[in-house]
Parts: sequence; C-alpha cells; structure tokens
Amino acid sequence: KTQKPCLLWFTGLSGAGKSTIANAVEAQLFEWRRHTYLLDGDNVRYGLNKDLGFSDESRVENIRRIGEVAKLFVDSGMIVLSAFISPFREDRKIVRQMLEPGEFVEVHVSTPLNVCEQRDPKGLYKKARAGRIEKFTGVDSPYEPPVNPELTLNTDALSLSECVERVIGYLIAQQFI
Ligand code: GGZ
Repeated sequence: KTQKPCLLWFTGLSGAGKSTIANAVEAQLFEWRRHTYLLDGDNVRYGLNKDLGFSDESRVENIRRIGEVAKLFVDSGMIVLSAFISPFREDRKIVRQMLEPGEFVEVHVSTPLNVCEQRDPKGLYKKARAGRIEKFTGVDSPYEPPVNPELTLNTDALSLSECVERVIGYLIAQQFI
C-alpha cells in the first residue's frame, strides 16, 4: 500500500460535523491499511493546549501549535486529519504555508449556523445565547469561512457517507492514496 502524506484540515462551526467526518474518513483509511493520525479537541485541548481558552489570542496559539504538531506527523509520512473550528483565515493560511504545496487540504464543513444551533449536541449554543459561555463561535465570536477550500461539505445537504466519499475521492484524484 502506498500513500503520500498530507494534512486534511477540517474547519467549521461547533456542531458542523468536523469530528464525525474526520473520524469516518480515518476509519475508511484504516481499513485500507493507510497510516493516519487524527488531531482533535479530545487529544489536544485536554493535553498540549490545556493552558488555552477561547480568546482570540488563545485560538491563534491553539491553531499555531496544532499546525506545528500536524507538520511533524506529515513529516513522518502520515495522512493527518485535524478537526478544529480554526475560525481565522490568516491562521489557516499560516498552517498551509508551513507545509509543501498541495499537502494542506482545507475542508470547509459548511453546515449553516442555524442547523448547528438546532443540533446543539452539547447544549453549548443554548448556553452561549443565555450568556453563560462567552466568545462562542457564531454567537459572539467570528467565523471566517475559507475563500478557496479544496473541499466544501454541507452536512445539512450531504449524508455522512457522501461526505466521506468526497474526501476519499479527493485523496484518490490527487494521488495521496
Ligand atoms: C467555540 C467552544 C467554546 C467557545 C468551548 N467557542 O462542539 P465542541 O465544543 O465539541 O467543539 C468546540 C470546541 C472548539 O475548540 P477548537 O479548539 O476547535 O476551537 S478553535 O479552533 O476556535 O480554537 C466546543 C468547545 O470547544 N467550546 N467553548 N467559546 N467552541
């Protein structure tokens, strides 16, 4: 089995489906015996970045560190998947520029705010609207959508398996797998 390393960078609102898609793509790649590593809030925000909150400065530093770690895994030959809101265009661009041309694959999980808010799987939007969480993305903190993402996936219009097919299709078309 051959593979070319890359970084699949999922960006989008809380509840958009980033982690769900990233996990499903990783499961498919695992079945095909490709080597992957998934970075998400569960293994980064509780460890390496546990000193960071959700101020603009903390989010910038969060993404900078994740970019550096992702680069190390890409250097080791992995197909890396990351699932963070990463709300700022500039920070995503910095990560893109840390990698070789073509290695950074920006996947905009573009599920609209109203849909994310209706899903509200952890009740965070409700808390944010009630003023019990401040600086919540989409409520009182900005999200800057990508201008030219490699892929756009709206989970309100596409099923999970359709999203996975599009990501895998991209990896095949670009000869990453
Ligand atoms: C946004 C927040 C906030 C605030 C806690 N704003 O849906 P979740 O719960 O599981 O994922 C969200 C996660 C966002 O962390 P990231 O590291 O992806 O954000 S960023 O890239 O902007 O640094 C949400 C939870 O943390 N959460 N407070 N105020 N999301």
